[in-house]
Amino acid sequence: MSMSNSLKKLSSCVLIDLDGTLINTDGVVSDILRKYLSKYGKQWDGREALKIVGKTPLEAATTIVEDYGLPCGVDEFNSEFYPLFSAQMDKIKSLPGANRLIRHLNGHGVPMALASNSSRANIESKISYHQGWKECFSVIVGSDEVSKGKPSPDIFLEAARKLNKDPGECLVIEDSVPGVLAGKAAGATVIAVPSLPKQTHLYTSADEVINSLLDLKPEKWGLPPFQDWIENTLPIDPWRIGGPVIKGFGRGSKVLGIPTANLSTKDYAEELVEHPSGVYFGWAGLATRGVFKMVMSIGWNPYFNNTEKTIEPWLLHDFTEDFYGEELRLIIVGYIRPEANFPSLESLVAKIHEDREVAEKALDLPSYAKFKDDPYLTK
Ligand code: ADP
Ligand code: RBF
Ligand code: MG
Repeated sequence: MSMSNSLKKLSSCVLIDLDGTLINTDGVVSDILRKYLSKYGKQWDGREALKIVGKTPLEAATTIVEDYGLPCGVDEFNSEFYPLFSAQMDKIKSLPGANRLIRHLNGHGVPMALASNSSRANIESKISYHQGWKECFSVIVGSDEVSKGKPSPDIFLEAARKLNKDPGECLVIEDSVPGVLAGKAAGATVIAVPSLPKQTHLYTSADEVINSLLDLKPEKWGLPPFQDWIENTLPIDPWRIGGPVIKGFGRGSKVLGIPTANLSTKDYAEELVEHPSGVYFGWAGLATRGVFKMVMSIGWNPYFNNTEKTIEPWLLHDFTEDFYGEELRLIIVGYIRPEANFPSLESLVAKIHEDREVAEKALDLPSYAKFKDDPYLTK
């Protein structure tokens, strides 16, 4: 972040973490722990995730047994937890942008290593559910293959050694604080992609902190640029969501002059957790009014520092009245930028108007325009 361009090292290979960076292991782990802990009369507190992210299996287990005061040893916990976890491994989804990143780097012949605090055997099982991944990594290093896991640099040093690269030539991509520390200690360039929201401040030692893999710009680090952006937008797998329009924070039109038709977040809470925050666009359908272009934010609105992740769609049309309670259908087809904070309300508003222009123009491109006729929008 603070590194000036003249100091910036160029990378020739990528060392990438698995859990929380390429796959959403956290979701499955939380599900299992929720059920498991309830047997002991304890309630899984999502906040615990912060404490175990990036830890070795042994450290994570120790933390849970201690924090919840479980009447069992760490070994016993592990012998109960791992069979449950293995049975659910096939349900661990790749994170948005992970497939795209792996295919891009592999397609350009960039050497890649998987470097994880998980055990070698577990890494292999987890990636076996993701087609074509294994072949893309010429090296895999687990914490059981070195003397110390992250935050010690050993895993990354070993991965670099096996790739025949100097650690200084490696770009590390990591979601966890221990992982970032390990990468820096190894002498690599480190990009942090925090897997838990609102934690950016903990990642000060990273060379850059990005919001999701969608924001990675490989060319900044000497690697081939992505070529799939079209007119300042990135096509995504279309996401369809809908429901009755509800009352929001009551400030869209009042404070910003930009009304946003809010949807209840309960109906698709799980999907919303998985969806990276940011500014997106697509098409919006209202059964009795028609289909309209739409630009929206997903997230915590950093300028207002909300505690809840919300969806804020601005329909690009002048309506003469409110439409609270009406069924709103959205197809989100592309990504524009991460959410940001702004020094003033005027600059936030100006940026949102810029987003609107980007969206309006992009939605005329055939690849985005075709979704206008999707039957989902009007039922
Ligand atoms: P709230 O905080 O309740 O969402 P807003 O000030 O954001 O209030 O206004 C949103 C409401 O304004 C929507 O629910 C909808 O009924 C109405 N509205 C009018 N024009 C638009 C538009 N172009 N896009 C979105 N909502 C609009
Ligand atoms: N809020 C932010 O704090 N930061 C942003 O970068 C941001 N971008 C937005 C982009 C679009 C296209 C829209 C419609 C809204 C955005 N907002 C952003 C959210 C805005 O603050 C929100 O609509 C109001 O807070 C209304 O509740
Ligand atoms: Mg609103």
